[in-house]
Amino acid sequence: MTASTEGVVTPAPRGLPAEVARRRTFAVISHPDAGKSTLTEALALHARMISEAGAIHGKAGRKSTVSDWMEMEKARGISVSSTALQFNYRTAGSDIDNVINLVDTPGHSDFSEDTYRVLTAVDAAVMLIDAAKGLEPQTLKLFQVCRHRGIPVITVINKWDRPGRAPLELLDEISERIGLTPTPLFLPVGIAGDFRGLLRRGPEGAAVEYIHFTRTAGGATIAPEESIDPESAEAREGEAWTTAAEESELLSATGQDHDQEMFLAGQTSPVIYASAMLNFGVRQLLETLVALAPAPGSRADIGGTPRDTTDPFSAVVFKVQAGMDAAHRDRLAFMRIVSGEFERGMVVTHAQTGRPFATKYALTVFGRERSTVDTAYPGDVVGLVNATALAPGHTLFVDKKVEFPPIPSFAPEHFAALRAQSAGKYKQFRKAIDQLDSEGVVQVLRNDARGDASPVLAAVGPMQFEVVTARMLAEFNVETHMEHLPYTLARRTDAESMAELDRQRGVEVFTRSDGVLLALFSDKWRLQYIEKEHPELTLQPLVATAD
Ligand SMILES: Nc1nc2c(ncn2[C@@H]2O[C@H](COP(=O)(O)OP(=O)(O)OP(=O)(O)O)[C@@H](O)[C@H]2O)c(=O)[nH]1
Ligand SMILES: [Mg+2]
Repeated sequence: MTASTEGVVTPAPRGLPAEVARRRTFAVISHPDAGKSTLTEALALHARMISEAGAIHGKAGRKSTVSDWMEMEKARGISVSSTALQFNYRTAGSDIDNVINLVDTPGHSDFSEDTYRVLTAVDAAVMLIDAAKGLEPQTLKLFQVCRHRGIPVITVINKWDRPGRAPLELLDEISERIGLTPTPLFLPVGIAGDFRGLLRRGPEGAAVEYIHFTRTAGGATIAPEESIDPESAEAREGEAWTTAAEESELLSATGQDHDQEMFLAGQTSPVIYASAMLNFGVRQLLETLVALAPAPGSRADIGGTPRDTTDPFSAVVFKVQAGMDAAHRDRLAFMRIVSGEFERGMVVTHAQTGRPFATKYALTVFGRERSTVDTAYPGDVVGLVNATALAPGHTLFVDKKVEFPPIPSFAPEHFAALRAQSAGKYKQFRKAIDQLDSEGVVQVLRNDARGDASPVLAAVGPMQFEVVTARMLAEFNVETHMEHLPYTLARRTDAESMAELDRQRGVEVFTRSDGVLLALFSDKWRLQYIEKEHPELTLQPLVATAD
């Protein structure tokens, strides 16, 4: 990819296959708070995209990370939306700049639909585990999504600078609870809370190198590294070293050594111990991503036929985001390029409507910053400006027609009616609802009884409502009133079933903005009762769920 901002990404080398080969596109996933945004920032720091990481770490007083740019994210120190970053990284001794496309995802389950969409657009995932907490529920769920989609996973055991569990115990938990064999590439020297460095594991678990790290003030800058041979490491670190070396041999005895094929098949996961906050192990992660994570490959279309990276241009839209730039209020549709070369200005076809779409404004983003993209290749994440017709799951292509499988929307479990506090704000309110709907922040449902002034929002989790309220105010200057509705369940229905459903207690029928008819039920007993009394009614479960 060539970007106009100096130093962002280097110019193209030799043709499409070389461009594809030097790209890595991955998501950072985990339970809330494991350190995804901090790690994202540490990666950007190592790639010298930023000169200093959020100086004072620790939620309260900490500067927000590059990827957490929304007001709500800064105020609470959590990510509520995924953020893409692109940067170059050259590994030691190489003369090729790798192009890294990274997507930091929100950990909170209320935003898991966003994370899920991101996972449809990447080639690998970095799964973070908190050294003290081990595998947490949301990490487990996201891992299942990776497994289902065949996405290889690299595991980072983070926060090793704080007291936590024993290194092998954490690995056992991974293999026992998710059936993934962890194969550490590095083991920590020093227990959790006394992180001195990393032991690099060689063939058959032999300790080949000790990488000693030195802390920098607040972890704001890259931690200096020293490479030490195993003998000197033992002399220097004593038991901390010998323990790590013994553990490495133990792991080999149980077959926990890296195997590229098994990693790509999703059976094993390379593991790195790290401290995102201190920038320990971050360079090792980047090197691992470049060395082991797959380059972009072909993707099956809706009929199962693969679109190869060397085919004519095609891309999938996986995210729509507005309000990134308060001055412009524009709307960006993020696409991941699947095949071919993209050139700004190119006219592509929008598969869902068959209409041409001119890509005059194409951007690469870095958190909130953006720069114009002139050329991009498979694996790249590119933002298209004001592409109003585009929604998550849509396909763009040139020449050879292709349509990629749609991204299923999650089954909502929380419902609330929303209206503007002041009737005079109705116009802005309407506009804001359409905007947030098209981004997929929530689903928007309407029916005649409630009218247009009070649509019903449907969400996977209640924090999505908070995002709506906050953005209504911040971006559209509309104060809103929200009334939570006593429904917990939605089923897809049809026009024939509507009359009978309207007669039932504890049920309300709506039209979702994509035209789908949804019946909402107060609880599953109500649903079961109606299904039993009226077997003729269409009541289909919505396919994807957050679980
Ligand atoms: N001690 C220590 N703290 C860390 C480390 N990494 C992150 N933290 C802290 O953990 C907290 C959460 O970090 P974030 O990076 O915001 O976590 P996240 O996974 O992005 O959280 P969500 O996006 O909300 O899911 C912050 O207070 C960080 O400073 C680490 O390696 N060591
Ligand atoms: Mg985050």
